[in-house]
Amino acid sequence: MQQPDRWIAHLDMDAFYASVELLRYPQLRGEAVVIGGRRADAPRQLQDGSWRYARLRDYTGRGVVTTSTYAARDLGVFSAMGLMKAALRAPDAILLPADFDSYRKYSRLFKAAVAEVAPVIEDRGIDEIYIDLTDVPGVRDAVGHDPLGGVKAVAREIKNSVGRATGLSCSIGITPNKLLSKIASELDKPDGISVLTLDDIPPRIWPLAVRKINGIGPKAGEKLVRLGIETVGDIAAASPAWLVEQFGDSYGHWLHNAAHGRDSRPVVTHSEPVSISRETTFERDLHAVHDRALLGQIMDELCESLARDLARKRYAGKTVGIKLRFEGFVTVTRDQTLKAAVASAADIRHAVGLCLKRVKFDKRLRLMGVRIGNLVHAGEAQATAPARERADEPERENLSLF
Ligand code: TTP
Ligand code: MG
Ligand code: MG
Repeated sequence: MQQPDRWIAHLDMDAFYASVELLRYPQLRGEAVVIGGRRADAPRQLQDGSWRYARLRDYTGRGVVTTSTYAARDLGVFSAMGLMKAALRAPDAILLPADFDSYRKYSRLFKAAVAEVAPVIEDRGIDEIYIDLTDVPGVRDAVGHDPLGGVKAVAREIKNSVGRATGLSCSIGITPNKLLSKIASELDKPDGISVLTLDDIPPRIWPLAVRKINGIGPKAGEKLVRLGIETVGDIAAASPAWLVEQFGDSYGHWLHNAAHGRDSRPVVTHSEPVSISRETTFERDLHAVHDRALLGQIMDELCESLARDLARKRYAGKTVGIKLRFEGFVTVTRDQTLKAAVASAADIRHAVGLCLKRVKFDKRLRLMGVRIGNLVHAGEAQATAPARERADEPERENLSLF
């Protein structure tokens, strides 16, 4: 067997939020457990030391299932299902509230544990990452008669490292690219390892439903099915010209390549933030004229906080935007792109003034936020003159409502 140019892994934690809760309540292991309750649904320990749990059948409200244990999935309860609908399927399932702080903590822990084995990691959210294994020592070695022995050993090492650091299990797909690995990590969930080469595409990938490809969403998926295309293999068998006719040039070609398992995207090890923002909700709704001084002061503080965030992260930004929410939940945003990147509170406040001028204030305000985007590293920004000298904008005093 010829080794591929790259070995890329996709790792996804198993029933992540639910599994973190089971670390706290190990007595619930193996039970149907659903995450998605309110704080009042938290388990209570009784005087005799036993625990009392909320059950799905007692739930009323409009909440949805955030995730569920595999035992609950066996009963037909999945993420995004209404809790009351889930209760019809699994009335005895235990309901727990979400605790995002601990999910974030375990997210950091599992990523650090992977980095000890393989450091080239792309963060894809709270419970998943891509890992470039191409340069991990031993990954291309055969073990006995198994030409994939090396890559499987690295996968086991990563899983062991995650398990030791967190007590949690994960599933890993390893293939020559991100597109295939994302599919492969689901093939043997939970606690699985799936290694696929390009030779495995026809038997393992082509029978799958088109929606298994990350990038075929509900709309494209429905259209494909309407056209009689149900599996990835059906896409692979369609002519590129026909796909382009149906889906346009760029998406049509992408579908063709995806169905043949082609994807050259690199593993991107650090992502830059798109924008940084600060916002605040008021204790009472504020009036643009009567509360003008207070609003001005709150906006000054938001700009100062944002400037501190920028300084800490060493960014400057060219686009400053505001978000205002009025009574009745009407939200308005405005932004202003400047001639040069800014980072100081005064420059941000000045741009905010320009944005505010374009808003009609006929209702009371409930929330105010400020955002800076189009970010550049601070070093690059310093090379240019201060924004206010360059921009041909009138002075701020004449402009802003507050
Ligand atoms: P997933 O990885 O999609 O699901 P999972 O980890 O719970 O289960 P699996 O074993 O199939 O990977 O999502 C990770 C976490 O993100 C999940 O534990 C809860 C959260 N989540 C939501 O909040 N809403 C959703 O609709 C989904 C799908 C997940
Ligand atoms: Mg998961
Ligand atoms: Mg996930």
